[in-house]
Amino acid sequence: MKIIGIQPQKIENINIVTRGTIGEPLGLAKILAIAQSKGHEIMYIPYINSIDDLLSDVEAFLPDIVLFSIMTSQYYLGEEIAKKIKHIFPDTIIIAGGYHPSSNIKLSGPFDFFVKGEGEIPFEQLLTYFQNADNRTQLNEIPGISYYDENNTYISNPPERILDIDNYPLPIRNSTIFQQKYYGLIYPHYTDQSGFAYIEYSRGCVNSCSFCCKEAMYKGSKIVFRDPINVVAEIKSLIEKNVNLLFFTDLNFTVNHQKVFDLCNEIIKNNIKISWFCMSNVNTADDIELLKTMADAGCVKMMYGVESVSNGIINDTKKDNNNLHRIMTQTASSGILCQIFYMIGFPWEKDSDVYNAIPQIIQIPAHQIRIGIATPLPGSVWFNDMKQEGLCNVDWSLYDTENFVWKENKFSDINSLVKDICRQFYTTNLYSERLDKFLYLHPKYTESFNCFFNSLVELEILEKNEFKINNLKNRRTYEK
Ligand code: B12
Ligand code: SF4
Repeated sequence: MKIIGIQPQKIENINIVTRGTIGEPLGLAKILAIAQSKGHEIMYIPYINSIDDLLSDVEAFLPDIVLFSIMTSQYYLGEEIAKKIKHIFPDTIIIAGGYHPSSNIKLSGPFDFFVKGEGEIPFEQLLTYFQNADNRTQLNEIPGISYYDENNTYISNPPERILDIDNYPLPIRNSTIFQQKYYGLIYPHYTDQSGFAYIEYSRGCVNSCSFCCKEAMYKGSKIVFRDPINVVAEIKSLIEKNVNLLFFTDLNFTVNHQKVFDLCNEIIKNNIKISWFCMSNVNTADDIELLKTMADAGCVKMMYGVESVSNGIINDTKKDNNNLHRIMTQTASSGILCQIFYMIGFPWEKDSDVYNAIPQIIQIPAHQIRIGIATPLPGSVWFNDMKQEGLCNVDWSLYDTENFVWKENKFSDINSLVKDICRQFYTTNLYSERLDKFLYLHPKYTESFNCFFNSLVELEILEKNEFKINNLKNRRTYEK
């Protein structure tokens, strides 16, 4: 069969305040690899330049099946393209997977199937089903799929967790997507990146924060890890493709310390020289030996979900930020950059609440702050609550954490507020001193900060490159 995989993301300007890159759709790349390994002809469209060009490519390819990988904010674009494809090829089967179809959104429009949760098992079984299309009863045995049966009854089978991620082929890798850069604060900085790729070590998370939609994808608290030997083999193959920066997609990289040691030791044993970064929850990273081993294995940055400094919000979102300052300081002293994710614009907040929190925010010992607008993502407990209370808009294009989804907007100008917090964060003496010390101990990051601060000037967050002015000129010495 001929199978096309599309991620409906447009290449737009990257705003480093909210996200550092466009992205490699690793999930779709893994699903397509399964199709390819079974001898199907595939076409991979990881991002969209123009819908017309995309439709010409689709028409020339004559697909039997078109796959979409969709986050909530990408739903409308995906639906628009799928409608056009269905119009040209009414018999083509259109399947959507990813986070949006996995939340409890009902299948509709041009899509024939939604795949909920991890896609490997249902996709493999769907392929088998389409190849033996005489036996329709099989569909109700395929985990995680939603569809309408011959009687137009809506069927939605519960998803199944995958226990052996390594059992599937490595993702399709696209050389154009490797050429994209990560524009946030990172080492190597964007001008020195020869290739940037995503990779996964684990799936799932033990926590269940009420604002998080991971439950829709990875039901329960089980975490499934890959074998470090396979991860290292994949890293080696990416290095051969000129990749020198990796992002681990794991939801909470440091949740199991032994597993982190196992992977890092495997990387070190194989003498692999590559930079990588990951996401973590501060309370799972409280181990200086672990952080040092991660740094030795190439970890250059950790991104911690802090979300808010307001205790009311933390309690409501089930986050625990005790020890934040100590663990972030340990991370930096291990030679790892620290970024925090922060959210403003909760429906119970207004300008003054956020302004009142600024003195606390600017004390957090991070190197980079990413501020998103609080968004209840479908699949989270929070979304269900907010929807029930009639507080949020369901225009999915707004669900990108750069827009307000609330029906009532209590903020005068939230984008200016975001810029204002960032400006204050990067211009305190505290920040400058912290940076000075960090760079004295870890000078390899100097150009990373310089590039990053240039981007902050371009985004009009800073008037001038304060880093160049303060940190490069007035160096002090510190105890190593
Ligand atoms: C890497 C990443 C990004 C990358 C790019 C991702 C990309 N292009 O796909 C970047 C940094 C650009 C990014 C941006 C955003 N992201 Co993001 N991101 C992730 C992250 C960390 C990893 C995704 C990943 O690769 N996972 C590993 C792969 C193997 O899993 P997967 O993608 O889920 O794929 C599996 C299944 O979903 C399914 N599947 C996926 N596609 C398909 C297709 C078919 C046909 C089938 C059958 C199955 C299938 O099978 C796959 C294998 O099991 C996730 C969190 C997480 N760890 O899951 C958040 C996450 C997906 N992002 C999220 C959000 C909100 C965003 C942003 C909107 C906000 C922001 N400012 O970051 C933007 C929007 C970008 C845009 N273009 O519109 C949310 C999505 C929630 C939602 N309901 O949409 C997540 C879940 C984070 C969270 N917990 O809130 N993101
Ligand atoms: S927010 Fe992070 S720690 Fe909380 S459930 Fe989601 S992935 Fe886990």
